[in-house]
Amino acid sequence: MAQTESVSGPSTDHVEWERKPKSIDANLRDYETAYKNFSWKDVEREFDWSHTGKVNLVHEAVDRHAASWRKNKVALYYTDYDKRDEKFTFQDLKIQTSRAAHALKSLGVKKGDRIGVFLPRIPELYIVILGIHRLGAIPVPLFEAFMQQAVQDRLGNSEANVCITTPALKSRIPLAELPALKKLLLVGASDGLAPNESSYESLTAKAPDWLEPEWLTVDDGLVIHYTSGSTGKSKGALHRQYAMIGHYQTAKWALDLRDDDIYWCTADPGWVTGTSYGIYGPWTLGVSSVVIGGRFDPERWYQTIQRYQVTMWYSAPTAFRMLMSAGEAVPAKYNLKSLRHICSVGEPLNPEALRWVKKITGLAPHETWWMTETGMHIICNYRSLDFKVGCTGKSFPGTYASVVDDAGKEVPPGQLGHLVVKPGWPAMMKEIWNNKPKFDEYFRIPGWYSSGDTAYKDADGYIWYQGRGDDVIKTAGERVGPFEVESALVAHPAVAEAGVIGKPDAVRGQIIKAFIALRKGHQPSDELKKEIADFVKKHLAAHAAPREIDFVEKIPKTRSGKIMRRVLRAMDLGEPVGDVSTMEE
Ligand code: 6R9
Repeated sequence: MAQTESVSGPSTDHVEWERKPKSIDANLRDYETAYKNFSWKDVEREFDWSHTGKVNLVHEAVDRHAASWRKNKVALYYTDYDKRDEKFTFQDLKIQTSRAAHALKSLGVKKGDRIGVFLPRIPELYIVILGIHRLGAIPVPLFEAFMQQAVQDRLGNSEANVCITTPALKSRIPLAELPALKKLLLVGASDGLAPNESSYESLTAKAPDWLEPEWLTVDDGLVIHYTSGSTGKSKGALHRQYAMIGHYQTAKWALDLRDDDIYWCTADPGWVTGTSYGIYGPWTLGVSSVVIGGRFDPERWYQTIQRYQVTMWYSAPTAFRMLMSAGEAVPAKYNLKSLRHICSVGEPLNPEALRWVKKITGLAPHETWWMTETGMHIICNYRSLDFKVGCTGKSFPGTYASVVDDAGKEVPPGQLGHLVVKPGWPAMMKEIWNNKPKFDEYFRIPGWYSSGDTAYKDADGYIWYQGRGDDVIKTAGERVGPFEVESALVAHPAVAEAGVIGKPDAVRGQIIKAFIALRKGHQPSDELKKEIADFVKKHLAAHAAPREIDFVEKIPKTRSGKIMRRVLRAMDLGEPVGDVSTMEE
């Protein structure tokens, strides 16, 4: 990788510090001491399974609270600001997830089965995921904006045998292409069910209030999240039950969650943040969570903080920047004083966005760096630890992240390299579903897990994320693989070849830009650009559709046929294209 060739990162001598009062009342009070003395074995002891040997996430996240003083504590506050406004205690969740599990059991679902969950952000999404855990089966969450191709790839690869969805979304599930998928469980269906369809409401209405969890081992599957790399279709990162101790401890120390918090994680469980920190972390800790349905809307977001008196808010830089562009008059209308801590994830948090959130809330968002594959936070800024504005943070206790060269040797401070993690943290993915070679690629640098990001460490041991070392795109915090978009583009009849890159964008971090060579007989036009973008929206997902398209004669490729995205990026910036000696011709 070119970036590791002794390029120095910028000096951090003059960066702005975010200083912390010595007496700060945080769950993690002294990072350095905790880092030195930390043992995951101590965390294990906080879980019932460490005494009983009986493992199941749903027991630790729901049932044990329902059997404690938290029984009538609200686990989930939900509103869509339209039709539904509800709350569920831990006891309610115990009953509802038992009923959901009975419903799924009646469809034949058993331990180890992969179950598609293709729902909008409604309470049933959370209940069903936990209901699947109760049976020891493995949820495969699908983001509600996915269209047919994206749904087919994920349900097909995981060989899900049941999918829970709604009448509105089910048309995007191509049953004829999915031989393993035998049954659909529909939430909100009125009548006219096909023979392979069942109604969630009718099955749960007659189901008993309790179903004992299927007892598992810590090595059994927890969840599969599909995510994108530079090449190939999206791949399924399978996590194990043991990950829960990582979710729990990071939610306690990085998110600083406590029993009296009202916590709002804005991520959808279709993405890893929405499960690790929308379900597993907060609920193993017994914390009350807020979920809002519907689309992003600045007024509603501030209103949510005021309405529920949110104390801890976990969101993403793009969301902060979108709130910023809505202006200061909007937050001025709401009381945001309940907030006591804010964290950020998914992309680097630029200092302007950090300062703006601080201006309107009095709090600087604290970065958390991690990935679908890491399952939990790895590098964070902690409430009690001074940090430098713009930096990613320090390794979570019990983990070790570093910056290395191609051979795996740690590089001196200030030098750019591969951002890597020492394997062995609790939430590390267990495998890439049905794809051992892909899994092995993460361990190509001996002794390390390779993130694909580039970074440097400074003299104080803080890590500074510098970018991706590969072609993965992060747009509005969502991870998109160029290959998936290119495959969708070339399915359009006018497109001969397509190459896709992430183009820097002030609000979304990156936007998707496509270079397209047209088939003979098709003329470039603005209408055609729109038609092609709509085609991707319709088949893959709106967030994966190119926002910019350039028509070109030819896509630059290597002799072996690989698209040279480096050249596309340079073309986009109007920069010299560099070494093209390996290009065709
Ligand atoms: C949780 C999540 C992972 C990629 C990761 C990196 C980027 C995540 C970041 C960050 C800068 C942060 N990323 N957190 N970049 N600062 N605090 O986002 O998972 O969707 O798999 O993406 O996101 O590039 O490699 P995922």
